[in-house]
Amino acid sequence: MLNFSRIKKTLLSSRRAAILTHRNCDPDALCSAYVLSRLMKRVNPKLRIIIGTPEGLNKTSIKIKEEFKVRADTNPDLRKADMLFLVDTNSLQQLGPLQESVEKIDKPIVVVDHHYPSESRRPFTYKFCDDASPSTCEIIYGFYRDLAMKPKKREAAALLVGILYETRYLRLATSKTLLTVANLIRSGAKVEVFESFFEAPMDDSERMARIKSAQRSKVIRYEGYIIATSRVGSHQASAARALTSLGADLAIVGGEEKGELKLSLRSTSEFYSKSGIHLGRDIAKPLGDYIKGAGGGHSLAAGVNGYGNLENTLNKSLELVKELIRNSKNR
Ligand SMILES: [Mn+2]
Repeated sequence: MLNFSRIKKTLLSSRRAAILTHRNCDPDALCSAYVLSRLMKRVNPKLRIIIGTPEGLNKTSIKIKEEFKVRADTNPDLRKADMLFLVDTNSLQQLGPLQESVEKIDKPIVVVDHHYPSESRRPFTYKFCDDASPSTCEIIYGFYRDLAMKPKKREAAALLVGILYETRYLRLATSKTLLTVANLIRSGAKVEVFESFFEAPMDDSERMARIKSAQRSKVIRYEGYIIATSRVGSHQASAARALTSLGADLAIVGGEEKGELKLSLRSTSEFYSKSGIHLGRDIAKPLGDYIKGAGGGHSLAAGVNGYGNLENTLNKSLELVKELIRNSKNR
């Protein structure tokens, strides 16, 4: 990956910067943006930085925003920014209402992300991307090393929260993640403090969405795999996760919201290691193109947004999955 010191000059010559997260900002995105803003301030104390979180924050992020007193704006004014950062996303479509203005901006755009790369009409100036990293916060931690700096206690704590959330309390952590976590603890972060952050009880609407998605699911067995598709009006990601914990190897849950289609895909790590099917790269991406939107994500978790008929799209995704499974067997 690129060394962060490569953009030091640009940082020093800039007066204003904007850091944008994907819509419905999660803790990995928020903590990355927050710590990146503090790091950049340390490089150039005169730099004025705004954090933009299009369409707001998810539940846990709201708590984090309060805890760390992060200043973030859902609709930031980007006109005066000399440079722009995208964190935890590499897809302009994930910027929601800010997409159009970012596409038009004629300033350097820096991407810091760990999702599978998506094609973009607007080329990025610098990319700090590693889709093998379990979280974006770990990439941000690497920037301190690049600059021969150490995170302060508060910065270490925020990075730790982002990592704990994104790796589901280290269940998805790699060996490298654990070393990073150890270093963050050495810098003063405490794991114990944040336990309550993630214990938020599920609200009724999420529980109902999970139950309904199970009720409405269509389940097929194909070449030894159990594949479930379903539809719910909201909480598609949680519903897909619920279906895999009920026993599906792969779950695809879709919904229609304000004329837009939204699909969430989840698989078990066993499915990935046996079939080699990477949900972000092999399913979400082509499916996003198919419904004239965008798709992307990780090996075990991915999402698609676009337009069209939900039933047809779910059928199309199932066809795609079957074809991929057949091809994986022929390999
Ligand atoms: Mn992330």
